[in-house]
Amino acid sequence: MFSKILIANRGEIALRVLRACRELGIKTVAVHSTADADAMHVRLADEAVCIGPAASRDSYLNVAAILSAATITGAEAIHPGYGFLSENADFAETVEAHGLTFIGPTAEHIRMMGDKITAKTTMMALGVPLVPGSDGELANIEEARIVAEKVGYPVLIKAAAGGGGRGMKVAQTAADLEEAWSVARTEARAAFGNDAVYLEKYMDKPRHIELQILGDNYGNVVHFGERDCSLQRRHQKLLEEAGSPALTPEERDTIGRTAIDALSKMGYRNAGTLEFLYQDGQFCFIEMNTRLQVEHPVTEMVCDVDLVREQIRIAAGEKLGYTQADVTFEGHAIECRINAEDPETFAPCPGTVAVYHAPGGLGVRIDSALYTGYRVPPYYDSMIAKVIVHAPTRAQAIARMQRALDEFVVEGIKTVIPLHRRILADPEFQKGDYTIHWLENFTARPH
Ligand code: MV4
Repeated sequence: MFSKILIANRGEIALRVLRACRELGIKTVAVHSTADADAMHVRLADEAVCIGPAASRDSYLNVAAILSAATITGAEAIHPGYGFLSENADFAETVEAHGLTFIGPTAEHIRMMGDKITAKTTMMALGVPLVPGSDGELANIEEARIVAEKVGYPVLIKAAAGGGGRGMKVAQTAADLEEAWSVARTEARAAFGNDAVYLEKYMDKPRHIELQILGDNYGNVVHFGERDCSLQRRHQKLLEEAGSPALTPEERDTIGRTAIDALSKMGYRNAGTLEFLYQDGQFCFIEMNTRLQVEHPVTEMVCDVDLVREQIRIAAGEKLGYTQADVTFEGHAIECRINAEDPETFAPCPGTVAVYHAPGGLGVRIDSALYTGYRVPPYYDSMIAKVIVHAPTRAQAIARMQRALDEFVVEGIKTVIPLHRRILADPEFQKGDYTIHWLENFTARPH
């Protein structure tokens, strides 16, 4: 096991990793920008190193500064958290080349899944169901036409280097295809320096369901069930649940077996998430995330697992030590992301937290680096807290979340708590009757 880990991140996820390290008896090194000198992760770590100015590219993305901090403090491993360098294959490679351990998958697997075409062809070969579409990259517009006619309109042109909603264009009919093709390619070239595109049938009312997996270095892979992440706005998730209100235990079991089979054949190690669009009882793989995700706590609550502890144990060369039969699912969990934003316009609202009081009680978990007097800096993501609840049933989890949000006091800055209250009180949400489009319609409704 490692004796010291550097955490290459900030905010709540830096605390989340720090907490797992503490429980494993591992010393922690925080890194921070000048804007984060007063941040909670800096206060709680055993050591802290300033790695640069406020702008992320000069600090949290500054590979040379992070590696120097690891070297001078004698850290043996680096946990990247999510965002920043977490899915940067070159970073993972550089960390390992310096004799340190990257807590995550291999650089090859990160690179493979970063290219959405390679990700899809890999998964298809391993028996994972996909959205109907092109067999890899489209060579030209003529091929796009042929595939589109075969799968039927509407279709989507997607960038190989895209993901998370960037570089996607819909063609409703054959008349739109050429325009979608050239706009997608131009945008992809400008944004990613790679204009490779592929085509998929457009699914009109899917849910976004993702499957959490862990693999060790010895070919053991288990899954921890699904999360329903359909409640999002402009590709920013707002509320996540485990399990999905739409899935039966049998469906979870079937997609879980398929995923385990594929990832063990790949030799995938550490944490990963398979993203699916789910519609009319069908799972269609779209992308794989090779990092710990923001919403991992809902899985932790229903499976009673510490995913970060597992990531660290796996990176240290330990075996999983359990099989799929040992993974159980208890009750229901919901996460509300609390962003420092105007709940009507979603404009970011950085500023000083005048009063902070976190909720508590049975089945309530708060992952946050906030405190009274903390100044939310304007340079980074606006998420300031995650409220996670766990209860025996979904209805009880909703009631518990409503109660927790009633207790939550964050004064001095605007937050999206009022929006969460409205969602939780909505009859359609309460029935679990929603798709990826639900939240955008909901926020546009008069209230
Ligand atoms: C799709 C789709 C419909 N059909 N692919 C957007 C993010 C990227 N990860 C994939 N995305 C989508 N791909 C097909 N064939 C609709 C979306 C999509 C979406 C997916 C997941 C969560 C939210 C979304 C919001 C808009 C569009």
